[in-house]
Amino acid sequence: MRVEATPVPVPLRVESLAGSGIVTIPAQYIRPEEERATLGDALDAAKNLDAGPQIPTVDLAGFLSGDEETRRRCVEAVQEAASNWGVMHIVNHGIPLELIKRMQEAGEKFFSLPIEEKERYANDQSSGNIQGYGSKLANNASGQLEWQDYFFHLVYPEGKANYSMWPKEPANYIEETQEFARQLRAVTSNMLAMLSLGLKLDEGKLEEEVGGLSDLLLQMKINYYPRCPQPDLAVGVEAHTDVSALSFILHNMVPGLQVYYEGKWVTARCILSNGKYKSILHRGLVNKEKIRISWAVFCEPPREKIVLKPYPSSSGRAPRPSSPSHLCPAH
Ligand SMILES: O=C(O)CCC(=O)C(=O)O
Ligand SMILES: [Fe+2]
Repeated sequence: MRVEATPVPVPLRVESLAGSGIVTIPAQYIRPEEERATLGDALDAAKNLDAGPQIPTVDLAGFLSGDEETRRRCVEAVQEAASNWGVMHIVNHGIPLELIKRMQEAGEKFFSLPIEEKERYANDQSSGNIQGYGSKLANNASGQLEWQDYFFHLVYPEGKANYSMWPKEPANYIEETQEFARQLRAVTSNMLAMLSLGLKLDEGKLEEEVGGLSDLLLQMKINYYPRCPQPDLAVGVEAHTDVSALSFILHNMVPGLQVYYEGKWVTARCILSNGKYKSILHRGLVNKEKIRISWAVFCEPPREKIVLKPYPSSSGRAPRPSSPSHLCPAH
């Protein structure tokens, strides 16, 4: 009798794989050799933060102040960071830290639920719907996977959000995330205003171009990176540029994010926002010890809108053609 070999199912969730006690990771997660040469444990990478160039920090308090000169200097700082780096840490953005904390705790609580509970929110990527709980599907020839599960949802405008698929547990998830989105939308307007002024455009120009309050979509992706037994072989998120007009990233203070600057990977420290002027190549490392969670919010003009043309700029280094652009696994 011929016995058919039963294909071994690849565990769908990285969390279950990580929790299974494996000491070596499956082949699909192992990056090509030339990429591996630049990988490592994120916690080690974060030990050398003081060496080399660092992502600029911009204090937005200046823009929110009434003083013309202070505002002008703030616009200049944003313009400089956005053109030179395409990424910056922002401080004094106006969102209360208590709210950020509550929103993050709610997301952490959701991810601490048993996988079976989270599966109730599983997305259906095959039907093209990536809203919900998911993990990357091997959709390219190499079959490469990332060490990450995620929860993806549109959070603003509220009229376009589908709250019925947002986590019901913890009970305050919707309320905190909704309020955070509202406040982040205000920060988005301020960033767009500064970026406009930095380009010598009218303050409201970029806001209008990306769809304004009614049409610009804020999509939140909570990235959950479990501990990885071989962080020098895998990535949490592969090198890519976001296709959004602007992205904001927060994380649970576990390092992992790196940006590609002047030929080197620079490890990020804290909160940052990715400017429109230049779309920086970035990736996420994983580590052996700590679960990392990040909240990426992509500000995306509606598809039917004409997307901004690239602004002619001498500093606009094009991303490497080999790096995928994505918002999420399906993009
Ligand atoms: O986890 C991070 O810090 C980065 C995530 C990211 O780049 C993305 O989701 O597009
Ligand atoms: Fe990204």
